[in-house]
Amino acid sequence: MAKAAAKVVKKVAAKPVAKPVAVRPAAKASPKPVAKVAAKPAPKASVKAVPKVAPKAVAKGKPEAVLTISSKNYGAWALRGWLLAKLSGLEFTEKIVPPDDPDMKAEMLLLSPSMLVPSLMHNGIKVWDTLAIGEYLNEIKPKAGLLPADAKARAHCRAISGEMHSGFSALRAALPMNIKGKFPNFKVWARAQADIDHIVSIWKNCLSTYGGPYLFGTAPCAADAMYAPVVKRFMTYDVKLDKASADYCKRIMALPAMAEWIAAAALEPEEIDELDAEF
Ligand SMILES: N[C@@H](CCC(=O)N[C@@H](CS)C(=O)NCC(=O)O)C(=O)O
Repeated sequence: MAKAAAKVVKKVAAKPVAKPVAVRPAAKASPKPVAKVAAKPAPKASVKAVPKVAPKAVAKGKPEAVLTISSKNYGAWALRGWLLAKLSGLEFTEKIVPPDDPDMKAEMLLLSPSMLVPSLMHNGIKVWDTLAIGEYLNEIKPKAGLLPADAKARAHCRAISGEMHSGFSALRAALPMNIKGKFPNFKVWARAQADIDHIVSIWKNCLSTYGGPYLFGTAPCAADAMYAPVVKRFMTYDVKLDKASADYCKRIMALPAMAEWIAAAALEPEEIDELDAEF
């Protein structure tokens, strides 16, 4: 169902973002700032509504799972939830909804009581909020290794995932996810830089403690999914990184699932002039 152009959600001064949204069949699995914002006019992203499409039926006999997400270009939480689902190996269909579409409100409420995405429906069970989705996926797909097997590492993984979930507001606001965007030499202000520095220290600690190449060892896990949108932000905003962190970013960008998401984001027709920084 084609919808009119996406609405401008919220005006955010000097911030390079926008808010979008549609429905597409998910492919199969494989593995904000409170800081001052750039002095220059924020890079704009423009957008148009994406057609909504009914989710593709899942294969017969397979558990039915539907992951509701929003824009792939701007939806950092959606990316996290989607990557978690991919890494878990769950077969799912993705449903893309425009968060601002009043026609979708009632449906959204059924899918996600918080009215936020991602939200997962699996075998009649509804789970929303990214961390809860990650925990649920870990329960139903224990062999996927979303959380490390070792209790100490698992606690560490939960802790840094929790930090990502509740923190880094300066980074999120100043450098919002915008996959199609490219802002060379973007001016990063002090509070966002402090978030970046802390994230880099988290990464380096994990890489040296667990040996890499992913945060908790040889395979990507929940923490990598939680930090993946940050990796993409660092690329988008040309954030200067040390070699270990830059290499880690390359590894995340090379994940087939990341490539798949980015390719889909590039095809999003939406164009929004301004974006809610918390999107
Ligand atoms: N705490 C939530 C945050 C989810 C969130 O903010 N999602 C964004 C899209 S990525 C959203 O639904 N925004 C809708 C809106 O701003 O209207 C989570 O972890 O899932």
